Amino acid sequence: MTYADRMKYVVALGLAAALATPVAADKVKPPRFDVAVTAKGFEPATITVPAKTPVTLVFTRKTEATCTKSVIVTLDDGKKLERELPLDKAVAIDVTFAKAGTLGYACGMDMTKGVIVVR
Ligand SMILES: [Cu+2]
Repeated sequence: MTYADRMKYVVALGLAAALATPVAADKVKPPRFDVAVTAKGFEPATITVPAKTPVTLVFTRKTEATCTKSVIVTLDDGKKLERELPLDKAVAIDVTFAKAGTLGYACGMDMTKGVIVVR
């Protein structure tokens, strides 16, 4: 094989690899579940999400009249994710729940509560 032939081979391989890469795969956005924090608490207070699928939970605090200035989401391995909730700012949490079950989220003081049904 000459050098030029080898280069053509390398280019062809690269092209094949590029064509084989699924273009859309990383452009598909995970399903999004919106939860607002209002004077009444979390709305909706219960969300139902799929198991074993990446999902995006989006919390938006819409009032100052609440103790819920942060949210703590409990994951199925018992870990807790805490995020500050600045007023009127959508805060996205990307998670994948491993198995079906009932989990929860709450304000930083564990007073205002919500439920995540994973199925
Ligand atoms: Cu609270």
